[in-house]
Amino acid sequence: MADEVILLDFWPSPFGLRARISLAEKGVEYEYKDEDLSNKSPLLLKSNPIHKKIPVLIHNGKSICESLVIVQYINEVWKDKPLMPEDPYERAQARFWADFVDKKLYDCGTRIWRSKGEAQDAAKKEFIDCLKLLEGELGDKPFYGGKNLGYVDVVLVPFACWFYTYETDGNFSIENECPKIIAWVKRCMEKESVSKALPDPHKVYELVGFLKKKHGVE
Ligand SMILES: N[C@@H](CCC(=O)N[C@@H](CS)C(=O)NCC(=O)O)C(=O)O
Ligand SMILES: *[C@@H]1O[C@H](CO)[C@@H](O)[C@H](O)[C@H]1NC(C)=O
Repeated sequence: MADEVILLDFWPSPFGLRARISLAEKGVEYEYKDEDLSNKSPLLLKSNPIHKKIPVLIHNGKSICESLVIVQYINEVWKDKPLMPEDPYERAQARFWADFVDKKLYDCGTRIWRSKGEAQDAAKKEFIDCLKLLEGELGDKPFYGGKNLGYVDVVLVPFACWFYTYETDGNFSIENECPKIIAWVKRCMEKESVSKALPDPHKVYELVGFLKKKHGVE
């Protein structure tokens, strides 16, 4: 019997996009369910009772939560096009940088659009510092995974559709600050698994306009 794969997601979510890109890389067919996060479905509440967040991958009735866990699960179940390096040390490094993206980059990016004035300037500076560290880690490789997309690529590239929002709200150019990151994004976008998954950055910006009202920014 064929696998039943369902993804509970929300279209602009960088976390959900990690799952979508991984599934596309592996050529896994699945049912996509977009959640209304202000009115979560009973299925979401049942399958992620702890955090009640998307993404959730439901594989043959079993749910897997947390995007980094989901990407690793997908990589272990569908073995084609491995996303993780073979070497344990390199694997540890990949996990380290994925954790860095979640702990630092996501937080600074969000603070750029949620704040103003000095707080926003500080967030912007921290964000650029994070991207510079990530540029250093990329080095001269085409992808974090080497010749092909790997774990860190899949974890980081979803934020590219948020770059326009950060740049517009923060009044800065990521390309001026971190040209190697932008060149890497362009290489990732040559992969269908990425270009077909990432939503239009202008649509993300529009959504952020609504979110700002909700969070009382402006
Ligand atoms: N650490 C989680 C983060 C997921 C997350 O923040 N999901 C957000 C959407 S981007 C969510 O579902 N928020 C709904 C809520 O917090 O009520 C992951 O990596 O999966
Ligand atoms: C945006 O940045 C430019 C160049 O750094 C600067 O000249 C301009 O005054 C800034 N605009 C705002 C609204 O801060």
